[in-house]
Amino acid sequence: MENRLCKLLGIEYPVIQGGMAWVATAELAAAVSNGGGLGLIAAGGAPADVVREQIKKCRELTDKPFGVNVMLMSPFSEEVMQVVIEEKPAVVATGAGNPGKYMEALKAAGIKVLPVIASVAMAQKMEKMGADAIIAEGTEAGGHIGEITTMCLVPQVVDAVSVPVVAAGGIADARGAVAAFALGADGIQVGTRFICSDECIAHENYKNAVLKAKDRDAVVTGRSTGAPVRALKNKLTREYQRLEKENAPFEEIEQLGVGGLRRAFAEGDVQMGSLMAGQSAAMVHKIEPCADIIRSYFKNIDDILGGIKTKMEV
Ligand code: TUI
Repeated sequence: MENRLCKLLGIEYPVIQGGMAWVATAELAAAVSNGGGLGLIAAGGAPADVVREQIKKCRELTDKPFGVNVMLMSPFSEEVMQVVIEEKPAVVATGAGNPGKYMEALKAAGIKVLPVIASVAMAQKMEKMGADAIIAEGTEAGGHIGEITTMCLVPQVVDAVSVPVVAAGGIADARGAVAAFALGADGIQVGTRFICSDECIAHENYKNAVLKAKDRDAVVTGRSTGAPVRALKNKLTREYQRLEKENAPFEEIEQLGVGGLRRAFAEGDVQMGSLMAGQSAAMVHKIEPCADIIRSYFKNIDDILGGIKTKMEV
């Protein structure tokens, strides 16, 4: 465990699983942690008692450290935070907002806090407030996204903070991992590829949609409402884009997305479900165990680095 992120989190591989609502259940989180990475239960929009059950279930499935991703736009985020502070998972990652008001209580409970951010200013703010590491998520990621690419965001965040930085968004294989570490990251966050794992309980239609995705299939909707979301192109995203183009009322656009995640992940509705996924979906080719996915990011590193050296020796 030479890597400082591994040391901080007590893990074997510097891989954090993305906090994907409905997808990142106790089963997935435990499988990632058992495979040597850091698994996260995604609280998403779930009520606090569901999150507590998931934490308890994860404890039954693994002795390794795991975390909870708290989505701060959730109407239940306050109660979820209280449950998390009581249950004390090793890590809390946050998304879609500023976790500042919870920082003191989380730290007092001995929980490591890793905010997901999409800008340099937010990374600096989070470091000042006591974040243990920063997850810098580029716009290639799935779900709710920022504007800056991983390629541009990660080195700027690395230069702006001293805590470990985890690169997120678009990292689908060992080449992506090497690129992330070249940009100065201490670790990687992987979301989309874990959807296509044996242990992920998402509907098989959803997994198949990721496997079939091509380079331009992970599209963004919701820019006009201020909450851009990347998901696989389908009837729902086309409807969304049509309403946005027509400047339809905010409520009408919002209504379209209600229940979209459940339709996709639980019911396998690939037409009207919200198939959140990152641009890396096009690079996911098979369903395999989480442990194999984690290891794949660290295979043939010498060949990749050798190739780089050859090309760059001018
Ligand atoms: O949070 C995510 N990805 C998500 S959340 C989610 S659930 C959802 N469902 C429907 C509509 C919208 C969301 C699905 N995917 N990623 C982490 C992330 N956080 N990306 C960007 C941010 C972020 C944005 C603004 C972090 C901080 C922030 O700060 C705003 C502020 O308060 O200044």
